[in-house]
Parts: sequence; C-alpha cells; structure tokens
Amino acid sequence: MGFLTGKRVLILGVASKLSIASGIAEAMHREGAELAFTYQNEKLKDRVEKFAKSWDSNLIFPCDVQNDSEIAELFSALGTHWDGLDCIVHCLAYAPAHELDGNFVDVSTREGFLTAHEISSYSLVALAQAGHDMMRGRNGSILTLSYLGAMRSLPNYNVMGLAKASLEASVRYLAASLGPEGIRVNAVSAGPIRTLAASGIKSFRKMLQHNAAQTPLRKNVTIEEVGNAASFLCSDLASGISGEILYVDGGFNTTAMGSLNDLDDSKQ
Ligand code: NAD
Ligand code: 0WE
Repeated sequence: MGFLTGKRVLILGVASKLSIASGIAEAMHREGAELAFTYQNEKLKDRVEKFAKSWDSNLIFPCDVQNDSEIAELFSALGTHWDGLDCIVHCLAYAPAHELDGNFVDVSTREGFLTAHEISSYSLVALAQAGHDMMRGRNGSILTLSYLGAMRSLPNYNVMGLAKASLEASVRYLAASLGPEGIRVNAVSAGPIRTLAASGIKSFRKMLQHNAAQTPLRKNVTIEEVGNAASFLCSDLASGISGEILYVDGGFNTTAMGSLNDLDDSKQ
C-alpha cells in the first residue's frame, strides 16, 4: 500500500511531461493518491486532460491564478466531486521574459515586479485562503516549489529571486496561520531542471553544467527526485514538518568554493 493511499491531492502547474508538477503527479499516483489537476488556459486543456488520464484522473479544472473568480470557481467545482481535500501542490511561477535576461538594475520594471510577485507568490496565499475550508480536519498539507535564487543572487534570475523569497516567507506565515487547523505548509527548493520554464532562459545549459560539476552529488536533480521528496512532505510521514524549505538539489546549497576541479593549480 502506498504512503499516500486515501489522500486527495490538487496539483497546479502541469504543462508538459517535463514539468516538475508531472514528476510530483507520477510519484503521488504511484503512492496511491487520488489526483485532480488545473490548467492555466484553453491551449493547455487537452494536454492536461491526457496527462490526468495517465494518472487515472478525469478531474481537470481551469485556473489562471491571476483571476480571483477562477480560483473561487476551482474549489466550488472540485467540491462537487470531492467532499474534502488533503493536499494542494503549487508548482507554478512566472515573470515577463525580459526581466530574466540581463543586469537586475537595468532590466527590472514596476510592472514585471508586480506580475512576478502576483503569479509566483500571492497565488499561494490566494489558494490557501480559497482551499483551506475543504482541507479542515484531515491532516492537510500545502506544498510549493522554490529555488535557491530566493536566498542567493545569481545571474538573470533577478525579480524571480525576490518573488521566491516572498514565497518562502509566505510558507512560514501560512504554516503559522493554518497550523492550528492541522494544515502543514512547506516548500521544496529544487536544483535547476530543464523544463518549459527553463527552456527560454539564456545560458541554461551552462548553468546545468556548472551545477552538476559543483554539486556534492555531481549531478543535476530530476523531476522524479523532486516528486519523491514532495510526496513525502505531503504524506503523514512528514506529520511533524511545517514551515520548512527542503532542498532537493544534490547538496549544492550547502557548499562553498565549489569542487575546484575546473581550476588551474599553477595560477594564483
Ligand atoms: P513548467 O513550465 O513546466 O511549469 C510552470 C507552470 O506555471 C506551467 O504549468 C504554467 O501553466 C504555470 N503558470 C504560469 N503562469 C500561470 C498562471 N497565471 N496561472 C496558472 N498557472 C500558471 O516549469 P517548472 O520548472 O516545472 O516550474 C514549476 C515550479 O518549479 C515553478 O514554481 C518554478 O519556479 C519551480 N522551480 C523550477 C526549477 C527549474 O529549474 N525548472 C527549479 C526550482 C524551482
Ligand atoms: O523558477 C524558475 C523559472 C521561472 C520562470 C521561467 C520563465 C521563462 C519564460 C518564470 N518566468 C518565466 N517567464 C518566461 O517568459 N527556475 C528556478 C528555473 C530557472 O529560471 C532561471 C534560472 C533558473 C534555474 C532564470 C535565470 C537564471 C536561472
């Protein structure tokens, strides 16, 4: 019997088979969870429907998180199929492309800042607010996805780093706020992975190469590895964990100086 047997999980953020949300769905399905999905827009609907079928689900709902009424609609529609909800998995982020290409001070705009924070951080609060009624009294758990750019600066991540810092703070505030209802709130901070969201990023190949070479485990993490850690955090095995940011990055965030393998002994 899987360790998520009997859990009903809503997953936001499936866009392709490479999506981190797909790795999480695969692992949660394997562990016996019942799944429901959202799609951002009509373009993605058929694709998400097909993926949902592969995980034995026919529950798919539209939800663009920039739209309050779509968030409200999502939970009233879900409520006609399920009498309760155990987990929400928030696996989405967005900043306008021009904000993620160049020097932070040069490329940042008020509008880009607002959009990045609204979609990538505020949406978690909005979903917790709209969803927690269905989650009451059943060891519920909310999970989101973050990245090291919340804590450290790195080239081009720019305003997304600020939005992830806000998201991580909101994990702690939501954990404090929903803890008395028995709902845990956590994040997985994943290492870089080639997904649709990464495909438009300049030098992403270089970043993956650097990351693998400088990480204790000497490899990049996979969506399967993130899926397994996410499944654990959403399960009753993690009943003592809330407000936590769990790094699934091969140990990268714990090091300094890198491996030194790429440097020359003869130079200063
Ligand atoms: P992805 O492109 O597969 O998924 C991003 C998802 O965000 C898509 O499903 C898209 O539809 C959704 N989305 C964007 N704007 C939305 C909106 N307004 N309303 C609803 N949905 C919206 O990419 P991914 O890499 O799987 O990203 C998932 C999460 O993982 C993001 O939070 C990302 O920041 C995080 N993350 C990614 C990496 C990485 O290297 N790929 C590393 C750490 C964390
Ligand atoms: O969180 C992310 C990516 C989030 C993302 C990606 C895009 C690309 C397309 C948000 N918004 C957009 N907007 C688009 O128009 N990651 C952790 C992956 C990622 O993105 C980077 C990275 C890493 C790692 C961008 C710059 C530098 C590193």
